[in-house]
Amino acid sequence: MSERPTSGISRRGLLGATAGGAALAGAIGGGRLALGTSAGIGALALGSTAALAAGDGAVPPGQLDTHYGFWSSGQTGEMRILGIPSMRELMRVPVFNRCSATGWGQTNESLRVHQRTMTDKTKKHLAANGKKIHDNGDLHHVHMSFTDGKYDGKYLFMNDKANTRVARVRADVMKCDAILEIPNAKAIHGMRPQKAPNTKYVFCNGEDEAPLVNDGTTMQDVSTYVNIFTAVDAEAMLPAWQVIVSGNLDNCDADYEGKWAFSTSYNSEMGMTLSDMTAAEMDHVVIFNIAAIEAAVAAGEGQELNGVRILDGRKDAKSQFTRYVPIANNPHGCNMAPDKKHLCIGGKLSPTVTVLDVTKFDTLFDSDADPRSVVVAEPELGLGPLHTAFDGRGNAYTSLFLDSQVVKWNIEDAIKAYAGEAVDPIKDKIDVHYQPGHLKTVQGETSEAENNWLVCLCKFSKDRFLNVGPLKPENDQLIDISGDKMVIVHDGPTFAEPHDAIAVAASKLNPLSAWKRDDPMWAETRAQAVADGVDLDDWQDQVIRDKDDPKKVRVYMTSQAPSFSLETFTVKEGDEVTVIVTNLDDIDDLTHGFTMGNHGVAMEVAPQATTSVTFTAANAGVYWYYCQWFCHALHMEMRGRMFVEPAGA
Ligand code: CUK
Ligand code: CUA
Ligand code: CA
Repeated sequence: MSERPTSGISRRGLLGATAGGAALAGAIGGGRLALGTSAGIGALALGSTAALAAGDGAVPPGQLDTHYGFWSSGQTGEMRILGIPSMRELMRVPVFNRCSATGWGQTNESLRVHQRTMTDKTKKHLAANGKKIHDNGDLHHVHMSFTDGKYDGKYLFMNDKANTRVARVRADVMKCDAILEIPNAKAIHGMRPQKAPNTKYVFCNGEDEAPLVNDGTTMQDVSTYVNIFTAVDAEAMLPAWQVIVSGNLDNCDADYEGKWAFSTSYNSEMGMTLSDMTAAEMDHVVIFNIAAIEAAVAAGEGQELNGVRILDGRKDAKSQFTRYVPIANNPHGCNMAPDKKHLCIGGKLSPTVTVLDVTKFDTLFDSDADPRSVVVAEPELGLGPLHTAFDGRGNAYTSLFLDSQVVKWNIEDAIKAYAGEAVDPIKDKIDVHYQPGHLKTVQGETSEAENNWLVCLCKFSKDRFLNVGPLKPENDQLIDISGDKMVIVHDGPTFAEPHDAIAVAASKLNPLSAWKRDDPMWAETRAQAVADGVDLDDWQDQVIRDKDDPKKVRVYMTSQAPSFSLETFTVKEGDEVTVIVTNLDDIDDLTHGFTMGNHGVAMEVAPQATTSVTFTAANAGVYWYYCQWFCHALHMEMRGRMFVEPAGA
């Protein structure tokens, strides 16, 4: 196992999947897992047929990908853009994280995005710790806004499980323009935009249980704990309404008519320990009745807490807001098929995927129908089914975490089998490497599902890449699904730790190459400039000491390759200095930067952008600032001096 591979298919490669699989299985969770990876040879053998398939995913130098892939990054807290099918990483978009390259989390513009909806509790806590923002996040899910069941190229929405937030990225500039800290709920995990008629709401699952009024008075009394489902107004990026549910909430999705949202719950037990959370034989899927909820919110029902109207949709409340469909213990994935009819729930601890017919959901609200009457199939697929993706031919692809496989199955055949016909819904199985979570087809979460690629996001890569130490990359595998058999054509290592991804036809997006000078991102900074007497047409240099607060200095300058308009400026020790840089260059890709030496300050200044950063001038002396984004043959010379005079001088 320690030999280095010397040729394409090495002894290590052949042994890898089997021996490594068994070792890993043992390491991560006991006997049941050991059943998982028995094969491995199969995948390697299939690899050689890749050239015969529709494509090997290779995109030659200079050629563009056909699709954008938007990737979550888990605990890194950023969004990533990859090309599909090349799997080339094109960009990282900082969202919840602090980014050294762009200054995200440090520039005033990004701090405003972070702080716009911070709760008072969070503000107080951060201030007490000398912090302005939470600069970490756990970003599991990225989804694009919809119009009429199709991606509309406008926004990308994403969750932060760590700090109970959702964020929005504008697809025209690929920058985050809004972060919302959701009050009352805890740990936003599953998150989906409404698909139809358009994305009015972003649905957000609260995964963790806590007292509704979480002020420490009832924290030992678990009976006061609740879980909350939140609908966020997608344009305003503010909470629209919330519903208290029975059990917790894991993943969610929405239908193609705009009538329903649905969420899986693995802790219907409301357990506080692992054994409690897995005690019941059945958990459930919650169905949210959007029209009934909207009517009750409009009528002022329920209660208002922290600025949001909250309705009680728990089982005991017997409302028209929710229905609960029993699903085998600890379900996970929640995926609406592009046929607009079938909702697939991953069994996780059960080897099944449960298929619900959403067109039957009305009967659950209109009558006393058995909640399980909406189940139309429950194929047994393998061990650890987590998430399901779809092509445009009626096939579903489910990740089997414990088996380290993807199983391709046919929805209609599964329905026939459930009705008693002798059909096998399983069409193909393929080994993946290893332990897959989410998997994605191209536009498979829309009514425009394609039949070309599947990306499988594997949680473990162990022996697939050069060993880089105890912390290994993830492995996002590209699978050709154009034929009857799935074929792995590419291994894609990724850093911590994407959960989910979507793929969008390149034709749906047309990002800008330069900022608009009056973009809302710079609105407040420009307003300050106007107040300081700066002419926004030519941005002449200014060093202005605030009239009301003489400790505050604002320094206005421009950048044009290869120089800053200001070669020097002078402040005093301890001054609160704000540097505002407008990039006059409008050439494609001509980004400058501003780094202030020995002050921990750096920011990106893209073409036509106006960005600002505030810092405290250090001890007296000379400090060089420089451009840290390579922009010109004389990029190294693009620098200037800040003179810091002694205080009281
Ligand atoms: S969850 Cu990560 S594998 Cu957060 Cu979408 Cu299922
Ligand atoms: Cu400007 Cu480098
Ligand atoms: Ca459970």
